[in-house]
Amino acid sequence: MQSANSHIVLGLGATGLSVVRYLVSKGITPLVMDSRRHPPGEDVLAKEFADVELIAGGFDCRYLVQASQIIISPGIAVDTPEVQAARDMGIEVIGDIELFAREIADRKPCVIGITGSNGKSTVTTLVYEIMFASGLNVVMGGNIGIPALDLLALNADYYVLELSSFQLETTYSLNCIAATCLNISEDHMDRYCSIASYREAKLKLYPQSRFVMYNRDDPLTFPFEPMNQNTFGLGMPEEDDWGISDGKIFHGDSEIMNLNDVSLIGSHNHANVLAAMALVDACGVDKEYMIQVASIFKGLSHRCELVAVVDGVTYINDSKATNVGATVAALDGLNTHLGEIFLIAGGDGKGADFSPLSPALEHVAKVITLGKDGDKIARLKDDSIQVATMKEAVDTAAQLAFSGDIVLLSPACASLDMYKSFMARGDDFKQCVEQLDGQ
Ligand code: UMA
Ligand code: ADP
Repeated sequence: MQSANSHIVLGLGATGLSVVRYLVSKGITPLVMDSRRHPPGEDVLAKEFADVELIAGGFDCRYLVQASQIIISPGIAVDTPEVQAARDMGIEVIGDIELFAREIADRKPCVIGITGSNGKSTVTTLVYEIMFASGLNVVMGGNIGIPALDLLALNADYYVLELSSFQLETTYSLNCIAATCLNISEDHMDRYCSIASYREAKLKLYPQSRFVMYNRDDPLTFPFEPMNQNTFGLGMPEEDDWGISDGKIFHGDSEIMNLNDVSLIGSHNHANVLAAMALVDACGVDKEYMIQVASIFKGLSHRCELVAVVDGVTYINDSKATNVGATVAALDGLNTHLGEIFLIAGGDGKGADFSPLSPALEHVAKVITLGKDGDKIARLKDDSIQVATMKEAVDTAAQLAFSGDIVLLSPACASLDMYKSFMARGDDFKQCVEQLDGQ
């Protein structure tokens, strides 16, 4: 048996590697474990950190119970029996975001934290873009892009962090300037026993922020109890809060911008712009930069992204819709459109209840499903068509749709049953649409 390491890193994906990098920079040599036989970071670890040992293919309790601290990756559940055994012995289990928080604890608050079931990446990017446009030295990362600990090397003044419920489960002392939970709808039900425990993980962010923004239209985002912090509701304008009314964005009484001038489309995206404005306002950013960015930011790829118009039919890639709430938002957003909507959905449902999709499907002409849980979605709508591949799905939709109609890929499911990522799924959709163009 090897000698005991004081720090154990659980998981060797993007997070695990960032934690190893951080600990080694502090002169600590951790032991790494991953339940996968060949974790993705294996080669980089061997090349860049030859002294750091990896135990792959399982978690070895003998070492876990001797550690002083375990840093767990978001993809591993905290109640994994081996981890639970160590916790029961009083060993501290934290995540990478908590390590990050402790590293910046002596600085004045410099983090803007964004969580929620949907819209996190869009709002994180908007906040970053607005702060950057205003001349601040800002970086973004976390659940999107660069892991939080790797951001430290960039020596920024401000950090905009997208935070998942998994990350928040093991975060206790982030000390944000401003934070929001945008919305809460069912997601990751393969990791949580109920929406209540999922919500509990997300709302852990609030007590760790000076300013808290919740969503007035979504009671699940309301703080559990009255808070000492400055708490603001987003939605209908009230008092000093940020809100939308009569097609305009308001801050209290003052009109900020007409929604017609906002580049992003759909009411869910208007809510995202509002949240971003409220967050940067709490950081003292001038309104001029909010308006400037909101009028040009067209959105991220794979989120209601216009792919092409072929024979008058519009093809939209919303592959990032990995839960029911996101697909409902996309369908509601497109509901004002005059033509028919053909929806391509399905994949890995992560244990979700798909029934909240039913009302939104009433406005869909045909549902075409694929993937592991496609049949569960197909059952919600008469005459749905089940197919095996994206190509079949796109070809089928193209045969049924007429000029003026929309073909929307918005799966309401994760992609991992068929693809490496939601990006790969969206790219496949785009390629199938391109092939139509050439036919
Ligand atoms: N895994 C094992 N055994 C292990 C460790 C991981 O089977 O010992 C599996 C997990 O179940 C998971 C996968 O490996 O399916 C990846 O887990 P990880 O913790 O190693 O993931 P990282 O590569 O570190 O990526 C994580 C986030 N992934 C997850 O939370 C699942 C990334 O978010 C994030 O960008 C990255 O850290 C940097 O912060 C991705 C994501 O899908 C985009 N997040 C979920 C979401 O947005 O819905 C929460
Ligand atoms: P996240 O990072 O939380 O997954 P994204 O900004 O990447 O959020 O968007 C993911 C999906 O959710 C997309 O399909 C998008 O159309 C949808 N979406 C974006 N913002 C919202 C919102 N405020 N409410 C509901 N759905 C949204």
